[in-house]
Amino acid sequence: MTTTVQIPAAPYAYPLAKGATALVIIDMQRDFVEEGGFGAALGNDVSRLSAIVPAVARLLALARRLSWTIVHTREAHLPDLSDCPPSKIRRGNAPIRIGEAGPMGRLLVRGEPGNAILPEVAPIAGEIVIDKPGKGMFWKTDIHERLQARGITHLVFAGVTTEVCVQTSMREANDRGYECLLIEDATESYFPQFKAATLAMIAAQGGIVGWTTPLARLEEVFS
Ligand code: TIU
Repeated sequence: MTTTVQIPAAPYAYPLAKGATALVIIDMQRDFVEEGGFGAALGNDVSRLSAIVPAVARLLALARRLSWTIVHTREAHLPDLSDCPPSKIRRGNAPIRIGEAGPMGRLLVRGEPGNAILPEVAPIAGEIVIDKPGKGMFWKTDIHERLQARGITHLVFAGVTTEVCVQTSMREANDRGYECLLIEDATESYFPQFKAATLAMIAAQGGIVGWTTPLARLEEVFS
C-alpha cells in the first residue's frame, strides 16, 4: 500500500506518495546555462540560471537518499535533425541555429559537448536519461510507459526553464494523470517575471496544473 506524506505547498499540502514518486530534472544541460549555447544564441542572459545549480544538487541528493526513481531530460535532436520540425529551426533571430556549430559543438544535438548535463547534477548509473526533441518530456519519448511500468503516479519537478520546458512537461504530465509538484528554488527562467507568473498559474484555481513549494519544505519533511 502507498503511504502518503503531506508536503506544505501552494495552494495546499501536496500528498506525496511514498514509493510512487519520481524526481524529474528538466534540461540542466550546458546549452541553457553556459555562454555559447542555445540559450545564449537566443539572446538570453544565461547567468541567471546557474544560481539554482546548488538547489538542484541538494534536491537530487535527497531523491537519491529516498531511493526515488530519478529522471533527467535533455532537449536534444538526432544528428540528422529528422526529429526537429523546420519551424523550430527557423524560429527566432539567432546568429547560430539548431544543428549549427557553436563554441560547444552543434546546438541541441545529441552527444555534443553543449548537450551534456552539468557535472554537479549529472546522472549516475540506474537513473533514467531522456533525450526529448520537444519542449515537453512526453512528445516523441517513451517516458510515460517507463514511469507507468514503475508504478509512478507523482512527479517532483526541477530544472530549466520554468515557463518553457518545465511548464510544458508539467502540463503534459498533468494531462496524463500525474500529481505534479514544482520546487520553486530549483527552477529558473531567463525572465524573472515569467518564473513568477508560471509558479502562480500552476497553483492557481486550486492547483489547476499542480503544486509549488520551496526546497526547504521538502527537506524538513524528510529530515
Ligand atoms: N528558450 C527557453 O527558455 N527554453 C528552451 O528553449 N528550452 C528549455 O526550457 N529547456
